[in-house]
Amino acid sequence: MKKKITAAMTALLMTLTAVPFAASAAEAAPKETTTCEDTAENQSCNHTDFFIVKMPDKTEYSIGEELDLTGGTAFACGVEDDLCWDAFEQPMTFYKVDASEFDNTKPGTYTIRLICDAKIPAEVSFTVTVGQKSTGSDLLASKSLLGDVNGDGIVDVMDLILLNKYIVGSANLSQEALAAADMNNDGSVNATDSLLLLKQILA
Ligand SMILES: [Ca+2]
Ligand SMILES: [Ca+2]
Repeated sequence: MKKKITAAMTALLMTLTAVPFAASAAEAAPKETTTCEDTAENQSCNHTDFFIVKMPDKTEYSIGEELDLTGGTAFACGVEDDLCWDAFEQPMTFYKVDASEFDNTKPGTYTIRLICDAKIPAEVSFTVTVGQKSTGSDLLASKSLLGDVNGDGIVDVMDLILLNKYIVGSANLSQEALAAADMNNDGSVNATDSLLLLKQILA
């Protein structure tokens, strides 16, 4: 249960937007060489050191999807001992995950709170989003022209070239471009779409 905070984890933490409730971001951001254990030894360890090290793998949800915090890691240093807990994976008696705001029936941004209600209460939070379920047809509906892979408003051989480049891995396509390129609307862009686009151009 005792864990070291590595420099890599610290760097990752610095990129997160979660701001601890009980301390300013500057105070809460661990120094690169700091471990929970070290701060405890320095008698500076308290629950202002409660922070999210790694966000859960999944933070974007479709309507109806259940909350899944797998992959998330948060550490807290105890006031009276030097243990660090992973509040995501091993919630202790006084570490709680408050996901009451999460509503998978409505699109929106929801705050998930990790709460420590020990002697010094502390809280860290992060947000997850629930969006409209994205289907191929939704993507197509938002796209004005099927086959216009490069988005210049016309369907021509340039789109076919770009699509073929994507298929062989020599070009990247945006979500919009992928929707335009998915000629048969089966959710993937492959040689079938290339043929269909070719037929459309020759028609
Ligand atoms: Ca085009
Ligand atoms: Ca397709």
